[in-house]
Amino acid sequence: MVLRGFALPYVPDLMPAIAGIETTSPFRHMVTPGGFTMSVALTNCGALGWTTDRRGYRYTTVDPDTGKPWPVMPEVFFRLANEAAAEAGFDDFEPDACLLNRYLPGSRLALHQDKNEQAYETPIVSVSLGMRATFLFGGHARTAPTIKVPLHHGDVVVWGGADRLRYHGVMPIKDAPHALLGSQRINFTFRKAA
Ligand code: MD3
Ligand code: FE
Repeated sequence: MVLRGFALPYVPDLMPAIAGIETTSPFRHMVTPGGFTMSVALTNCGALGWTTDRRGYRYTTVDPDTGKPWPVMPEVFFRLANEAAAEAGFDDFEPDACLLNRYLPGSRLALHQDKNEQAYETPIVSVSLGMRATFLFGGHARTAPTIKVPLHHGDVVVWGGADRLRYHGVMPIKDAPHALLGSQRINFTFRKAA
């Protein structure tokens, strides 16, 4: 379910919260098990954070770059995720992990499934800020056809139930600077990982 503009009222509180997270755990380019450096830069907040390196994908309690726990999930983040999930029919969503993705012009995310979480019954909530993106929503096989969904500043998407394991990705971002965020797109995805 796409909730157009659902995050807009939260933006004034989200921006300083993102700045705080970045101070403790900066965005960084991680390497996939296949040896590719991701064009999207990542960081996390919450009890668990998603990471990748040559050894594989996993959730960790500690930021491997700093040796410290991931920053605490700001209250405004949790509230936004919980209220968006409820709006989509998922009551009592209590995410323990939030992955933040930063896209610069040209950054893309290849088709993939999110399957490193323990709880596939719970939804994933995704918040888009800054430059627009074309999201690719596919099927249950990588080769299935995809539909394109434009995502704008303030849009929130809730994915759950039968769609939780669909392949998805993001087309290379075009440079059309955003009034508030400039030439970047920040997406955060909330999950129940444990
Ligand atoms: C669709 N992020 O972090 S939104 C990711 O815009 C990720 O940065 C994208 O895919 C982004 O893993 C897409 C989030 C999203 C997350 C999980 C999904 C979309 C999904 C699970 C099933 C279908
Ligand atoms: Fe994903």
